[in-house]
Amino acid sequence: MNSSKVILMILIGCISSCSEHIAEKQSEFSSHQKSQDVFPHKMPIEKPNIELSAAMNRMFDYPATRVQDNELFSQFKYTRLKGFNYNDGDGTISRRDPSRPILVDGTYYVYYTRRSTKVPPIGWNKASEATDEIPSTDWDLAEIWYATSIDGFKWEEKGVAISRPSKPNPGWRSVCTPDILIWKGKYYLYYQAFNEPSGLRGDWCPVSVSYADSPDGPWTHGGDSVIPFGKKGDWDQDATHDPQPIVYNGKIYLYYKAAYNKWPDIRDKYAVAHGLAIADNPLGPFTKHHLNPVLNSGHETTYFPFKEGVAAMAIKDGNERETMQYSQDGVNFKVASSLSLTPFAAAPYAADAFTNSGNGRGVTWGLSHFINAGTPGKGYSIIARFDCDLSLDFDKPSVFKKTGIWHNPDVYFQQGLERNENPEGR
Ligand code: AAL
Repeated sequence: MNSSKVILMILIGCISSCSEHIAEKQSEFSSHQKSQDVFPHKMPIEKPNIELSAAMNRMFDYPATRVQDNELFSQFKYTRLKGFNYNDGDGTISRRDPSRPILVDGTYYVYYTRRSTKVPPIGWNKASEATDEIPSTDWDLAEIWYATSIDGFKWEEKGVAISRPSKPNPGWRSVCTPDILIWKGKYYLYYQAFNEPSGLRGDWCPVSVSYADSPDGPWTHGGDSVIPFGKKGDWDQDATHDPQPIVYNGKIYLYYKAAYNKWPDIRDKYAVAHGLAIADNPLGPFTKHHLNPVLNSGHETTYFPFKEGVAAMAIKDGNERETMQYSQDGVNFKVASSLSLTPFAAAPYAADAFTNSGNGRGVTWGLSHFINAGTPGKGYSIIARFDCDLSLDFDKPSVFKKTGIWHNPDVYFQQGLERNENPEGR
């Protein structure tokens, strides 16, 4: 072999080993690419830069990808309250729709609907038979009472806060479903004021307000219809329920609920939504937000300042029922977690509900109600306490962040098919 042949052979050898090397590198690169295209085993902190399904995409929109790490996820633990008498459950005394508790000089105060009537309610569908002594619904012929507590478990009922004014003043038929605001050292109670038995034309009532220098009162009437009904045809044309104020952005943000698509003839098609009305003065005027409604689900209103925004709990009704929601601006809410055993009419103690801190810390307990405490024909409601971890400053994951709740099978079997509900006639 001459020398030029030798050089040629060496060159060929070099080229082929080079191309092998390149091929090797290429295959390494493509398998690397491939592994990057697959969602990783270790939970990524940030959304990976790969194509994601809709479900995995939105997983990164939650406060945390793992629900156990989500500050807006909690289980709820319930405790019966001490100190309230219900006449042995005969349906003549009812307590429901508590306000959020407030803490004043080491004492918690709560305001709530209290009905004390000779007979239990006869039902909204018999509202035309209601009299001055016979209530239609559980919140008909009611007054707003209050109670105090040192520990939030044992309560002492103090008496009436807002009684029914004389006819025909707004609320003469019933005053109920209060919530409280503390603003510049004064106390303001917002509540539903009925001029007719609930059920007659729907659950038709506007919101009134009263104020006091002390949480014990006396309360001075401060105005009626403070959140104006929408005009005929608007979603909130005939209801502004569950008023709940917080102080946010230096203003009073008052959230309320309206059941719509409902009365008078299509009750079974009802829907609920929440609106926001904003004011600089607790007695109004309140201006409704142009994006109302701001929440599409939830039978009552539960709002509290959280981080720089506002958290909301949606309970019972709507596509997004049983969820926590969060908005950075108090207006545009997104689902933050799904809940179970959600407290009805949840009214959490929020230490910073009125402090305008811009850095809401969340909540760990509150009051709620159960509307089915009685037996058929003896309907009444009770107020209860719930504990939770929807707080940035409290962590008890072994109690509140577990994802399973194991009910006794009887809880499920109580929801058994009725004969006439069984589609197969089995
Ligand atoms: C509650 C609240 C309002 C309704 C009725 C009493 O749960 O939504 O207060 O009017 O039911």
